[in-house]
Amino acid sequence: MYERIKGSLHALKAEYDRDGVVVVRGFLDEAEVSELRGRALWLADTIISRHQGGGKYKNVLKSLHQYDSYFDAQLKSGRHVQFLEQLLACELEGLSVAWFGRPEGEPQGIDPHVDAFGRDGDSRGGATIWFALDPVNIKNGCLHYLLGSHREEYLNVIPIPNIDRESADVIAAELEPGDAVVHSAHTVHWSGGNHSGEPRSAVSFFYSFSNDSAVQQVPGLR
Ligand SMILES: O=C(O)CCC(=O)C(=O)O
Repeated sequence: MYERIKGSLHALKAEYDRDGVVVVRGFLDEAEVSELRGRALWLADTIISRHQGGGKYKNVLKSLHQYDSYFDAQLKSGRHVQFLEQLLACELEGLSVAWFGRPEGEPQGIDPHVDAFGRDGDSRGGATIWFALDPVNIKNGCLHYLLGSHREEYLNVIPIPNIDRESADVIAAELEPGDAVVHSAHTVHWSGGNHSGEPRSAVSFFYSFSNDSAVQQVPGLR
């Protein structure tokens, strides 16, 4: 399966460079989805029920790698790291892992934003890989992307003002469990509420370009 993905790396890279986002079908197999889902759900339930999850978004839990060595190992050397480094043609530094639960009936999505990782990460740039752990569609709150937005400058605020969510350049990333979507840290994206009877769960891994590779990434991709 992974051989198939490696075989299409060239086409995936062209799409990623052009759009600032690319969908990779069937990245994880069933056993990998089950392990990622089980561990993330357990950790999120445990921490959120202890009210340590806390922030503006219920059912979002950041820094999973600080709680669990499995997530730390995945962040540093999961199978996706080598793939991302080939896709982006540079070395990456793992920043964080987050759980993005969107239970059935949860009305709140996440407004348009970029994954700017603070001042240092911002200048270096980076990428995020988002793994679908359930079938994900428009009804249960899939991610939407503004294609090509990685080439523009946007404020690091949520919501970024004046984003036309109906633009012809917007895509909805409808995915199956095990599919992944990779986006540039500078690509504008958002997600919807869950207006279905099915949960929408995902785990994201966030990366910045390592110091050494930042210079070669600046032209064209910022
Ligand atoms: O899962 C979501 O709703 C948002 C995820 C996101 O913004 C990200 O992974 O960068």
